[in-house]
Amino acid sequence: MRNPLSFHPILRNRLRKMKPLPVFSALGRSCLGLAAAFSLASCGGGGDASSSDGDAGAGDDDSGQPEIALIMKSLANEFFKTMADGAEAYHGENADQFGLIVNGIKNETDLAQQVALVEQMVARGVDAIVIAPADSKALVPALKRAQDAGIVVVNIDNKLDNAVLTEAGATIPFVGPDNREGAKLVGDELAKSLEKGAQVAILEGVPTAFNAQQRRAGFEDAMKAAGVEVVAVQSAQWEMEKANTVTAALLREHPDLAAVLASNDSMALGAAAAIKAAGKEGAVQIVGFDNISAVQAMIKEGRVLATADQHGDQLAVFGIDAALEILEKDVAPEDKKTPVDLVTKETPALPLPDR
Ligand code: ALL
Repeated sequence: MRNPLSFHPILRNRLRKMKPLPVFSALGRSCLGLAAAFSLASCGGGGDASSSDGDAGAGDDDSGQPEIALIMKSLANEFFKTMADGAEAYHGENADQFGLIVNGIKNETDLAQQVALVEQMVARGVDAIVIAPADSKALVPALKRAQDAGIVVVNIDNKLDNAVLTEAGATIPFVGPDNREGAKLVGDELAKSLEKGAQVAILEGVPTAFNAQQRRAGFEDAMKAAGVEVVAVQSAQWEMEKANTVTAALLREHPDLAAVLASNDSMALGAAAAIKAAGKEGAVQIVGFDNISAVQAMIKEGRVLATADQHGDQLAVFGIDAALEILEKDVAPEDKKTPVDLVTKETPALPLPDR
């Protein structure tokens, strides 16, 4: 498969010349380790050579390199650990080109903390923020303030709400997959092994996240096309434990349930535990989304039927590249679609081709 994202040749050449300058890489790693409670301000407190001037403006740091802040969601979710690792590896290869600060929040729904992280990055005067927003609406005002301070903002993973962006007068490019398409691939795969009229349930992510809505829609599209009945749609907030509780209740309410479609793999794991506890392993199929390692193993064992790989390790890298391109060439921000692939026992995920 061809990588749908291309780089401007100048940028590509520039990025090829690699010479490590690990200041921000190390900083990023320690921030990630301290995860939730510590945003950059506390992580960076130890002081490093490349600190900003503390203005709200987006100037380069002392090294003359642009400084990019990656702001993710729950670091308890392997998906974001993978994303952070990918971003740091990329930075390690291109450390003479940009500085990287890696941040995340503790809980999937900790919106206030994610807003606070944005504000800290603005106060630090980073050049760009690459963010996977935990909510598609609530983060917009803070990100608009960042833009007003001259910071380049790139939205990855979960798209911000178009109407709220327009209302706020903000244009923020989205770099990420088509989640509806990805979920449809997974749902179609499941449908192959379901009878017409079979009953299934959907576990939704955080309902105010656009990618959660899109995955639900993609699952529904697939079930409708197959004549399968969706008897329940319930949010488990992207979380394993909640998915376990919700699925246990669903199994009691719908004894004929043939499958659970989980909108991410954390919830697929929770559903799998509930199905096992109810003695229904094998009778109730499971699909997910993300291709985290625990689910890869379950797919191999035949305990999960399918998932989608949205190449989490590359997702932030795509966002960083988009930010660098905007900074470098002063181009108008553009949306970029990133790949999402079906993963089954027969078709494990392949790494993306070399950049
Ligand atoms: C979404 C990601 C992943 C993840 C979820 C949980 O934005 O795309 O599917 O599992 O967040 O935070």
